[in-house]
Amino acid sequence: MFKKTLAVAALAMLSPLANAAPFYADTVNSFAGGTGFGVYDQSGGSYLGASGNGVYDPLAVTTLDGAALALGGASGTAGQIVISFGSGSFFDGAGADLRFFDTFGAAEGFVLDISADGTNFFSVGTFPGDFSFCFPGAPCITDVDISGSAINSGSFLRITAHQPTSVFNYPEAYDLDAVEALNFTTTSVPEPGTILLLGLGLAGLGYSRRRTRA
Ligand SMILES: [Ca+2]
Ligand SMILES: [Ca+2]
Repeated sequence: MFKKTLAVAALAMLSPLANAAPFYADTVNSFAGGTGFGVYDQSGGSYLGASGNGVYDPLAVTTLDGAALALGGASGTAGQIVISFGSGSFFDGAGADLRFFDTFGAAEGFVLDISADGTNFFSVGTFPGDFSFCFPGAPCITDVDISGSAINSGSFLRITAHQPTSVFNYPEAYDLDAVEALNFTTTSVPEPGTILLLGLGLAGLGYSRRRTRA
């Protein structure tokens, strides 16, 4: 009976971790801005980073909040960003595996490569835009299935502005608000707070068990 109660208590404490979602790429590894790059803040106050033409801030691309980083390079050198998931890996599962959100201007295109180690990248393909209008209430969404790539899982994404589908006379190119993993496995490391709670729970159960026997 005691063991069963303990198991239920432990599961109840750990289940919020297992259900945590959505999973956004949360770490920017490198950014080389193309001509006209910049952060566009349409978050209405929830984004607290820097914004403006020619401003780079990694916070802009780590959550879907209406703040987008325009890669730049509709002409000249194309902008490029490498972003990764710090808490696990995306993988080739059912349907699309990655979802890209553009919340500014037109739906420009991008070129995508993925990597497991951040060094060796493999092509997934080119995803041309369609010039529809993107804004925070209705972001332009590009769903990507990585099954055509040479690897079937990874943590790193290299996104390069696709110049042919950037809008003429608008240098910003692709505007990345966030990337969500639709098929994702977390590296299961419980947070310190969870371990502490679990420890306190076990101590409490042990104490009440001793009192019952006395
Ligand atoms: Ca855009
Ligand atoms: Ca964002």
